[in-house]
Amino acid sequence: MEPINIDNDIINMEPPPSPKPSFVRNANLANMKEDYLYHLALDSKNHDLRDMFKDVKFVCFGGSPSRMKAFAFYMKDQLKYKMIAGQTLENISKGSDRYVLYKVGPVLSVSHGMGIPSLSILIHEILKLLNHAGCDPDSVVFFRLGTSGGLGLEPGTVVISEAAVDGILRPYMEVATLGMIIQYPAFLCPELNKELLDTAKSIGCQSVLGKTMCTYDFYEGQARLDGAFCDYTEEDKMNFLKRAHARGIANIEMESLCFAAMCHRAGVKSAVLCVTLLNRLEGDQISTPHDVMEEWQCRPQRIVAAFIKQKLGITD
Ligand code: R2B
Ligand code: URA
Repeated sequence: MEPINIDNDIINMEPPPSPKPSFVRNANLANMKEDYLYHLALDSKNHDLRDMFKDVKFVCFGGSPSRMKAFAFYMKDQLKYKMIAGQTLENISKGSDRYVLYKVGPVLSVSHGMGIPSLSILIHEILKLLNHAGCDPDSVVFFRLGTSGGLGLEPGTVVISEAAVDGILRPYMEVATLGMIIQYPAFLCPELNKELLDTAKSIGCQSVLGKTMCTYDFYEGQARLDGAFCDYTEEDKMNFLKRAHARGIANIEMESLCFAAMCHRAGVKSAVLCVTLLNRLEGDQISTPHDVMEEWQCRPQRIVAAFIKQKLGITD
């Protein structure tokens, strides 16, 4: 089989204009008496979603439940958020063991699992949640704080994604709906990215702007040689990764395409910040010591925390 040519110009497609911000665009929702956000274990009948979530301004997503729990506690300290004596932060979605959801004042910290299907379910439910809560889609910002494999970058560098592309470098997510393939553009917000880069610089966190390749698989989808199966050579792998790198791809992960596409569809401002755990031009295995990796994984969190504090006017 011939590989698809990735040296096309689709990667440089102009971002289409963002629609007017709206968390939901679905006429069916108006006819529903109740709405069960099944994977979050929340519903509009038994929970006062407006009372619980009306002040949300920042929604921070990350893959791992424990990392997003730790981020919630970190934000509690950073925002000097006062809890009532004897209380602590609780996982609001503990009735479901799919995702964790923590709230620290105007900040939500939520885990999305691995890959596009898991993230897509969560974003649908978070968008509906914010709509039920009556939040303003113009003033809420979404962040994905994640990990990735870098291309030609020193491991530990944070990549702020200027756009997400799929495994053949197309800047849109394809979804099969009613037997049709629908393409949703996956662009992120240049103004927000510029602010985040400045924030990163101000706290001394090594960051770059670049395109992010989002794949449906960690092994063959990311041109690894070390999966259970592999039908290509090291030379094939290196040719592909070097060509992707030459086309502006800075890192590879598994959710940015869906994140960018769904936020763009809602017109919600969003950014993707992923630390690189290795340089994929030098290898496939992630063998960095755990404590070093832990520190690297905090870097996107530190940038976003500093950004949020600045927006809320909180100084140390
Ligand atoms: C980064 O890391 C995970 C795979 O190890 C995946 O969720 C991603 O995007
Ligand atoms: N996450 C990925 O998806 N790929 C990597 O190489 C590292 C983390």
